[in-house]
Amino acid sequence: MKIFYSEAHRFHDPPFEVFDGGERIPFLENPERMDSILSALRKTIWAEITEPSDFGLDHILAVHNADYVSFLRSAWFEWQASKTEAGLESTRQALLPATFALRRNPHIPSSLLGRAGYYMMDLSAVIVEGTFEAALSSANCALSGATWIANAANNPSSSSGDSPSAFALCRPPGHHAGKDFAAGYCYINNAAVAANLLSTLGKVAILDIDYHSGNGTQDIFYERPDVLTISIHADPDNEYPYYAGYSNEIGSGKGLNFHRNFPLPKGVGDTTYLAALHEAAELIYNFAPRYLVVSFGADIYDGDPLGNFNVSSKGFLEIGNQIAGLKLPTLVIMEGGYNNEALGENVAIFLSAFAKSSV
Ligand code: OKP
Ligand code: ZN
Repeated sequence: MKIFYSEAHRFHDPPFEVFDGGERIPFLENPERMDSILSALRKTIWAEITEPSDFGLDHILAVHNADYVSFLRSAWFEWQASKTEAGLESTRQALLPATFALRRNPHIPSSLLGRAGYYMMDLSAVIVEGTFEAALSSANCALSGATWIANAANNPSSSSGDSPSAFALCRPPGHHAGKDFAAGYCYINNAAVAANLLSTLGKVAILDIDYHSGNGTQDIFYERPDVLTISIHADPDNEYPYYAGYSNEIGSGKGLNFHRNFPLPKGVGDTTYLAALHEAAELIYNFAPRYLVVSFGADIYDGDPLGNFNVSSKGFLEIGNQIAGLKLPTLVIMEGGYNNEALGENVAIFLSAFAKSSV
């Protein structure tokens, strides 16, 4: 199985995050996550780890607003140059605003901190020097995976059968990033960028099985009927991202009925989770997409420090088998998962369901 991975994620290594209650803790979305996954994948016989190609900005600008992407590109350098605005030297280890826009008024201030509060939804989308470069490399992994499955699916002489699969080992993750906002450790929506590329070749379904609602993906495709978006997640009434992911959000305009949310209560285990997944899989089957993109978060795991579901390691295999059973060309995109001790194994177990059917 093709796995697209770039070492450039290491440039994004924020020194802290501001947790609930204002406590500074070590950044949970850290480079060691990738080390855990890589070491588990290297133990398998099927993982073919490959460098991504560089796709430039065009595919990114097809799903994100240009003003937002410009902000991401220049924010760190503006922050370094803004002695008067920034205040204390100690604040310069990371760019984070202290004021957030309610966006009742579309005005985007020219001040850097004003723009940061406009384009960031919360305190976890910390920007450091290497953030943009890492986010670009992450999107390149997703785009490389998308072109790989498209080529394999459309080339009958390919050895990958009719349901090829690939894994984009993306870091930073992407599913909370919307058209013009960063949120929840996410800057560029890797799954959306890949799905949008694939949508030029046929209908696409995005299935988001991260513990947290895929609010950014929902935002990007909400009015589109050619990309079905489905997210299974912790009920946002009681969990991040709080302001999206409810079951009455089903798309709008031409996209009406092409978005679905499955909010689940705290503590769900394998059985309840698989029942929701079964419903989601039925929706995907009826939509009959040409391609499937899976936003995969291993934070549904029992022992995850951010998640409150109780999915077991064996559950990951059953989830993988159920999705692979759709027999669609599938691109799996890495999203969350923060228990670094178990992360690699859980990712490898989940992917093994696809590795089998793509040989
Ligand atoms: C990113 B992904 C904890 C605060 C939550 C942000 C979480 C982002 C999760 N109560 N901070 O979906 O795994
Ligand atoms: Zn998550």
